[in-house]
Amino acid sequence: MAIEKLLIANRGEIALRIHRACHEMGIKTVAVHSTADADAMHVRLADEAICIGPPAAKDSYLNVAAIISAAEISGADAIHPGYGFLSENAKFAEIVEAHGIAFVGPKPEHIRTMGDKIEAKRTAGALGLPLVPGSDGAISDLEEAKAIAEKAGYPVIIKAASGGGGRGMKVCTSPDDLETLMQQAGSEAKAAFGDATVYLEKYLGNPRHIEIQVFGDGNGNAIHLGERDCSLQRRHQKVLEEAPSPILSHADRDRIGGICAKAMADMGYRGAGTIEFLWEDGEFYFIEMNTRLQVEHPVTEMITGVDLVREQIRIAEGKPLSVAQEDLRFTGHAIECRINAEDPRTFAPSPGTVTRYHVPGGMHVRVDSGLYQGYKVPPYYDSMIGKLIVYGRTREGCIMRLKRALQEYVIEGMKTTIPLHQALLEDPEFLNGDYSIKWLEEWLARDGQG
Ligand code: MV4
Repeated sequence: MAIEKLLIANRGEIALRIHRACHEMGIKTVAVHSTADADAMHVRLADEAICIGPPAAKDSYLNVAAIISAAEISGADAIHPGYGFLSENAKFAEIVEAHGIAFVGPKPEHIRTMGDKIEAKRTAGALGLPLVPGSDGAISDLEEAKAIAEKAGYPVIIKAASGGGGRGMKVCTSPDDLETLMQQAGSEAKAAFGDATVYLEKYLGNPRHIEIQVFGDGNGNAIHLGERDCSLQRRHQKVLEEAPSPILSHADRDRIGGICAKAMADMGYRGAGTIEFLWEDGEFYFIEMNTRLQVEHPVTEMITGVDLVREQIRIAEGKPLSVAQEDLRFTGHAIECRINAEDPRTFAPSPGTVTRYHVPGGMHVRVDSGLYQGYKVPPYYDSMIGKLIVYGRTREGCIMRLKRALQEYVIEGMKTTIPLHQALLEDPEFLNGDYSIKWLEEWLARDGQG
């Protein structure tokens, strides 16, 4: 099936990213937008634009009936959900397909499986991925939990089955606290996700967050596109991502990547996916799988030369993967800085109108952003206003170029996190690639950059 017209069910830089891939493939685009986004760049560039509701996401970008209606009215034969919003909503994917529209994403059953963290872990284990030691499924019985914790070794972590983004997690250092913390985790999970189910894992004290990009054609063929190191996070929000990880050898990459690709082939996975691991002392431990395109996908594009959105669309058309594993090479180094409209010290949101604007350019410099001079950043959504992605033949060269690009970047009319990135790139530990998931928050507390 050839897609001729694709509806982009998202906003901001990712909507623009998808639009660009479509136009390079000769596919017409339909933008859907809230009233707050009528002036957005992707709305201007799209072949058609349909307003689907008021600013609040639940009335617009999460409004399934409005989005399906827009697809029907415009005659779109595919929907790309981007990231966030409806991208990992299995029910939405089912509804799209029930209307005879191609969903640019995984099979609904795989979205559903991976959305339940217990099911995800069970599936990953059965497919041969290395797991964090812990409970085999949900835990409810205290004595059983104590036995599992004893076997895994303290400290342990209690997680919500429907969780994500780190919400509802409790670290437990002693059997005396287990009962209380299990109850707390359960009631917080119930309040946040409507599901009190929790499970237990050994707590890793100082890991890195390393994720593997995978692609499947839905017919038993799959590849991996190496890893991204996403350890630099603040309050479960990624700040800077890089590929390859500073700590991984070629042999380690081939090994874990091979395991992931085989697992995706065996499950008949379709489309783009990201398998998230914690990495500690040379070992990988599966934690979750994301069944969508990720914000940080460009660093993988930079080191592989593969257009991941194009690949997603090709697979949704029923075409085979455009690249074989043995033809993939991981070359050079790429870093992405997420630019947020936030105070770089307090992280308070700082939406406003872009009064002066200049984006960096030059060799190996990419800016994915819907900003333009005069654009008014609406206050209703995520504060990320752009991504600066830079490539170099070496990590050192990449960092030098990134510093140069950040220096050129001008965004006036709001506070941005550009100065935060500039400070980060001067830190000797960052320069050595010597960081874990705890490092950034400790660094912010320590020098708070002045
Ligand atoms: C963990 C962990 C330590 N041990 N699991 C946080 C979000 C969720 N996706 C998984 N998370 C963690 N799971 C075990 N067994 C530490 C974290 C964690 C974390 C993980 C990745 C990136 C940043 C993080 C920040 C705090 C905690």
